[in-house]
Amino acid sequence: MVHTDLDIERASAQVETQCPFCSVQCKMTVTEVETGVSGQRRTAYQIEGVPNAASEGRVCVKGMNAHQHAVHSQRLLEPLIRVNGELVPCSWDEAIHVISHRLQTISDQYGPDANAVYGGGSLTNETAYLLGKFARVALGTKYIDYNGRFCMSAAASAGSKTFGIDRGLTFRLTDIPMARCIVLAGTNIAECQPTLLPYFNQAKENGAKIVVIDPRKTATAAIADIHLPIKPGTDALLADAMLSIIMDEGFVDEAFIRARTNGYDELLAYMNGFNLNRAADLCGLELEQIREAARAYGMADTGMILTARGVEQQTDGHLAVRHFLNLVLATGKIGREGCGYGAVTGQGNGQGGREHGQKADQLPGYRSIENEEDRKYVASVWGVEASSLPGKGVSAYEMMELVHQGEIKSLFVMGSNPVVSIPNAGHVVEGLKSLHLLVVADMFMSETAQLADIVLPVTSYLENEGTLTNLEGRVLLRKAGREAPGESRHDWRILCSIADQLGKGRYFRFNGPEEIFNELRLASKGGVADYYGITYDRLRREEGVYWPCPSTEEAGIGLLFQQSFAHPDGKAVFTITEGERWEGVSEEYPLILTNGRVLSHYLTGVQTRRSPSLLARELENFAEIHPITAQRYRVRDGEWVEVVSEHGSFTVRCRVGDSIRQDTLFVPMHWGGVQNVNHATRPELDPFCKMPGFKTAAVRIRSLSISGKQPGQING
Ligand SMILES: Nc1nc2c(c(=O)[nH]1)N[C@H]1C(S)=C(S)[C@@H](COP(=O)(O)OP(=O)(O)OC[C@H]3O[C@@H](n4cnc5c(=O)[nH]c(N)nc54)[C@H](O)[C@@H]3O)O[C@H]1N2
Ligand SMILES: Nc1nc2c(c(=O)[nH]1)N[C@H]1C(S)=C(S)[C@@H](COP(=O)(O)OP(=O)(O)OC[C@H]3O[C@@H](n4cnc5c(=O)[nH]c(N)nc54)[C@H](O)[C@@H]3O)O[C@H]1N2
Ligand code: SF4
Ligand SMILES: [Mo]
Repeated sequence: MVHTDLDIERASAQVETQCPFCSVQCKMTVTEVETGVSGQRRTAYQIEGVPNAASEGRVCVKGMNAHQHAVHSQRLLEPLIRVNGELVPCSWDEAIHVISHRLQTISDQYGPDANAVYGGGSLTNETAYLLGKFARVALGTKYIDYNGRFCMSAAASAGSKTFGIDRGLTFRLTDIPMARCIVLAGTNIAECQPTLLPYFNQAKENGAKIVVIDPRKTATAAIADIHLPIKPGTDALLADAMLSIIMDEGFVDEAFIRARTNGYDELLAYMNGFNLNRAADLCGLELEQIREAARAYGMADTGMILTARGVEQQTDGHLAVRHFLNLVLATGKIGREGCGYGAVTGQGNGQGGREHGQKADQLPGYRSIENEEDRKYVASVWGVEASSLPGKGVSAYEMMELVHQGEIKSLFVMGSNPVVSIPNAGHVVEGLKSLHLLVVADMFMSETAQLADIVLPVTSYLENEGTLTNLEGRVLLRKAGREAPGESRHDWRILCSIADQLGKGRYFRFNGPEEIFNELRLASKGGVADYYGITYDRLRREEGVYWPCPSTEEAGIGLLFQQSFAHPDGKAVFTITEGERWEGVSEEYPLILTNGRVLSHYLTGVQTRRSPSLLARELENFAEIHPITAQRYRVRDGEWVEVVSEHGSFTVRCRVGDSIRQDTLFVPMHWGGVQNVNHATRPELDPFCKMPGFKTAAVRIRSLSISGKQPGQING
């Protein structure tokens, strides 16, 4: 091609940033390049991974294309307010004034707890911290919770109970290649944290055996030496079966158990007479496969167990994790190199977002809102009376119940799309529609924003500076370099403006995220998640700092529990409580519906469906179904089916393939509307952590092709 002198290619701006999606938080640069061929100017974007201790310079396909949503023409550029049923543009002054006035009116009329706040794990630590303070100090409400309830609550509460602390990974990512056996239970790392896969491949090269427990032969199962295609909802029993074999075959570490744990005698009594054949049968597995997996883990000198939502998003998720932790403790595989447990955190700030006060019962630094000392300390940092802080609220789904019952009158949503992500979606939407006030702060007109009375446009990852804590507990500073488009504003600024209008401005005077972080450091000081020693200056110099980090002079701790666990006596505890297993399928609903993710989309898809390169990879939702099951229901690959549970139904195309169990369907969670899997998921909660049993619902399917009915085309 002949270039004329009109042709240009010029780098105009470069942002050093972090991917806005998953918990690895890969570092990258986004460079805007002005190109012009024959006078036609356009902006292109070049993405390059930046070497960092966690991501080592890798970026996956989502990260490579994340900027496409940030620069998308559908970004919200001005506040919107509902007038005569329509959302129309308004000024920030008007939006903030109306919100504050209505929040105040609701509080005066029904009491402060009639206002509720709903946050998210994509928010920076600074925003998450401020949102908790906003609820307790500016609104004085006890009702705040966040989407992480649906994500990390089972593993988080299990870690706290067993070890006395909840940090996603108890080891460093660089320890993974040193493990000689790795059990991946209900975690699809190859699609959900793709840039971590090389750590596992390295372990394999070093001779590690990899065990994958998943009802599907996933991309992660493809690297496994042993794949256990478990029947959904039976993980706790499988962990017990593995433990029984490990005990029988003498792989327990008596010295470790004696020195570092409590409750082993009770565990022995609990396991006495365990029926292995029955367990294998209930798990839908061959006993020999289980034995092979148990031996691989039991025999190895070093080993790790990682769990994610497959095990955890169950009504017995909390206990299922603890039963896997029994295996870790019984074999003494924790607190040394190449060993440990990992709850593979999900969202970009899924870790930090659960430490600083977005949870119903929590104050910053993982402090408890029910503990007098904790209340006093945080109140002193905030300059308020401890007695003025509300008590504990309820979990995310329970909050939606209170919305439905009319006890909560207003909901302030920042960083989540509950219409799509919460189980029993029909019920949730009904509740949200009945609110006196729904405010949604988002970058896009999400399914939830569409129901709002006021929509506030926020900045994206390229524009908003702040810290995020990755799955290892490594705090990273995400810089910002792009101007906020239109009138969009940073989340933290929005909170400060509303607080100001509510007459609480003196508690919310910050000039930038660094000032908020400095207050967070102080508020977390001495807490379980102690960030005091972490400063922006350090984060600019170092490749992230691990918490706990109580002093600016010290490095944070990467490998936890080398000497002791975090309970007061330094010991970890075995679990003998048995959870209530899901009842299973019935004659009316004979198939198990499970769900999860695909590589190219992220959560409710609000962002990734606006990225043309990612959307092109998966345009619409689908149900993965085994060929024998498909034949039984007379559905062919690509045909439409209606999936029905006792809670509701959705419509998707079939994707027929033998990588799934015959009794199970798998449907991704990335689509709303009639393709939303959460129309059919069930609202029952784990009694310990209030995680819904997302991963198991009894369903039936009906072919829509045979009845001749075709649903309308769904657009991204
Ligand atoms: N591409 C992509 N990556 C993501 C996300 C995304 O949306 N897209 N989201 C991020 C977030 S927030 C999260 S929480 C993580 C989630 O990461 P994961 O938990 O790894 O993802 P899921 O696909 O929900 O579930 C993992 C696996 O559990 C299996 N499974 C289902 N039921 C059961 C069961 O009963 N037992 C067992 N053992 N396995 C079962 C599913 O087949 C699936 O392969 O991913 C993060 N990364
Ligand atoms: N069936 C089923 N349901 C599930 C799951 C499952 O496995 N199966 N997984 C659950 C899990 S693990 C999770 S984490 C939840 C996630 O559920 P959601 O929180 O609903 O998921 P997102 O799609 O991330 O929604 C985030 C919204 O916030 C916006 N946003 C992104 N960044 C920011 C920001 O910095 N500020 C503000 N104000 N807005 C922002 C996005 O545009 C988007 O609209 O879904 C849960 N639901
Ligand atoms: S989605 Fe996760 S693995 Fe992929 S680039 Fe983003 S942070 Fe990295
Ligand atoms: Mo998540």
